[in-house]
Amino acid sequence: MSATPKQLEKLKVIGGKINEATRIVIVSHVSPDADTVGTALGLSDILREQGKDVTVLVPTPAMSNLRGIPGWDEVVFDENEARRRVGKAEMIIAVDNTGLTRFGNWKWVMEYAKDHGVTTVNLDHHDTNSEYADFNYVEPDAPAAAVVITRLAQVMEWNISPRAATDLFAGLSSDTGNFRGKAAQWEAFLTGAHLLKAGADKGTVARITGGRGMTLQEVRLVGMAYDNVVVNSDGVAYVGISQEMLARAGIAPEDSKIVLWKLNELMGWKAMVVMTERRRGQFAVSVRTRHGYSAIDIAGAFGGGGHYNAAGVAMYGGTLERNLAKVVARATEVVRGKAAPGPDVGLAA
Ligand SMILES: [Mn+2]
Repeated sequence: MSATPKQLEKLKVIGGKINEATRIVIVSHVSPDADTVGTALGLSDILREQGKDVTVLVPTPAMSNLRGIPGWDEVVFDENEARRRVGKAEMIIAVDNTGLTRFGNWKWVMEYAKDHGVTTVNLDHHDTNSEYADFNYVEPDAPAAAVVITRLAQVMEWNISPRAATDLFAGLSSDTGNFRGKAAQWEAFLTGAHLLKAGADKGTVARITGGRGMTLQEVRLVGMAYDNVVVNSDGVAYVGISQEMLARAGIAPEDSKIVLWKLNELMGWKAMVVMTERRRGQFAVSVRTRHGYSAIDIAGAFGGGGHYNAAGVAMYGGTLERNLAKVVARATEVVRGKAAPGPDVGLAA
């Protein structure tokens, strides 16, 4: 394991605090991916086995493939029910979440905790994490938040059930590009081996993380994206997914991530921008970079964040064309080297 003795000590302190709490609420990040949801549900199962009363909150909208993550049915979406559970909680744990702006429809949870003296814990692997909780454990070298949670269970000697192993394996697989991306370092495989030994179901995970075929609706949307994608002379690839395109394909905006996965196979780009019009005047932007170009430099210019090679931002107002042009202009500046370059150490998604 690559965590330092000092990090392990810190993790043990946090594990000790978790041991002291009984009613715990776990919150994942906005625009949830398999790492944040798998980590939340995996941790929930591990802690329930330790005798805890655990609630999981996932901000909406969420991609429909995440429903395949074991334990999805226990996620609380009703706000009144969430308020009741948070009102009784002794601890709030945020997973895979960089900062207070990333809680989406559950942003009141951290405010409530602060106002009422509820202990907050932040377990993450983004180097842009703002350490917003009472107890923060951020391990930027970890390939996925799932690795942090697996490590926590190991240092605390908490059992990882087959369900929790599958949940965590989903997160690990997703953040490492199915063990092929940049974050697929030795530690990803070591953690993966540990989770398989604990009973993780690879087949379930493959269906969640894109190791499956495409639905007819997805084929139609990807076809439109292939038709419309542009790669400019600076190596910036970009495409806008409009409400009309989504309607024609018959697909929900939160399920448009398939476009990003498929365009990732395109060769010859340095930065990629995929902008989806979720509703009129509301845009979800995904930024990916290769080589030594920073996705955070691109998304950060519009208030977004993420990892070195994979970042995102939500934009409000204006039109798809105009917003896309703005982000592409920024991406072009970054690949031309006008924006400050960063170290080439980033992780996928
Ligand atoms: Mn993650």
